[in-house]
Parts: sequence; structure tokens; C-alpha cells
Amino acid sequence: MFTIIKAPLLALFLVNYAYCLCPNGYLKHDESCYKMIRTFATWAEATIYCRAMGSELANLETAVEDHFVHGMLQNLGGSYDPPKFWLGGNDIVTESEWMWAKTHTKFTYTNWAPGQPDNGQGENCLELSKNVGWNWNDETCEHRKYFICEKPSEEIDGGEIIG
Ligand SMILES: [Ca+2]
Ligand SMILES: [Ca+2]
Repeated sequence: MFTIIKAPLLALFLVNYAYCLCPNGYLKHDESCYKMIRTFATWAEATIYCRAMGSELANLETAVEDHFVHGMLQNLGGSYDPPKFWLGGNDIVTESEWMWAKTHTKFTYTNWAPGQPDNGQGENCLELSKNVGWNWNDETCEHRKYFICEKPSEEIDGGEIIG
């Protein structure tokens, strides 16, 4: 009796077996995995650190992605002291021309905090800070703070098990 009931349930489960995965400690959103790194680093050091883990400093290219990271920081960022995180944006090459380092593309979507960016050539790297409501701020690249790495999620295709 038990075996007869179990077989069809198992078949239904396996039909939807394909899914995407993030490594331990990463949070998944769409096709990316995000990790807040509890290590102080300059912007350049943070770039190297993320790459060593097969990721990049996070790029927030759309409002949807920005809102996800905003929510992640509202939930978890307050336990970091000071609550400030580097992202992958900068205007190092040309002042006021903000670019995402990973893709070398100019910002299209932005979510600057009121009055930011405000310090021209003195602040060339992008941070998210609780002080400005987790919105965007230009900051001095040589300052050390926490950071967020992003990497593509890996698709696991378990479809072959069906059958
Ligand atoms: Ca600047
Ligand atoms: Ca600023």
C-alpha cells in the first residue's frame, strides 16, 4: 500500500528538479549571488578580494537589483560597524563619469543619496552607507570598509534523473 502511493509523488517532484544555486554564505537574487564581506578593505583591495573568490564587487545595474541589495543591507547591514560597504562603481578614470568596473559600462540606473555625489576628485568610489539610508554615496577609495561581492549563480540541471 505504501509503495503504491509513494511512486507518483516522487515522479512529480523530479519534474521540477532544475534550479540555480549559490555557494554557502551567499544570498541569491535573480541569476546572481551576493555576499557581504566582514573585512576592512580599500576599494582596490576589495576588488582583489572578490576576484580571489571568483566574484566581483557588486554592480547594481537595475532598480530591482538595487532594491534587493538595499533590503539585504536593511536586514543584515546594521550588525557591521561602521555600516558602510563598497560596490563596484567608480569615477577614477574621468571625474563624474561613473562606471561599473566589472563591465566597464557607464551607470544608467543610479540611486544617489540626496546631495551625492558631492566631493568631486576627492571621492571616486561608490559605497552604500546606513548614514544615508543605504543609498549611494561617493567616497574616498583609500578608506577601508566592508564590501559586497557578486557572482553568477550556477544552474544545476537535474533533469536527467527524470525517467
Ligand atoms: Ca569623483
Ligand atoms: Ca560623498
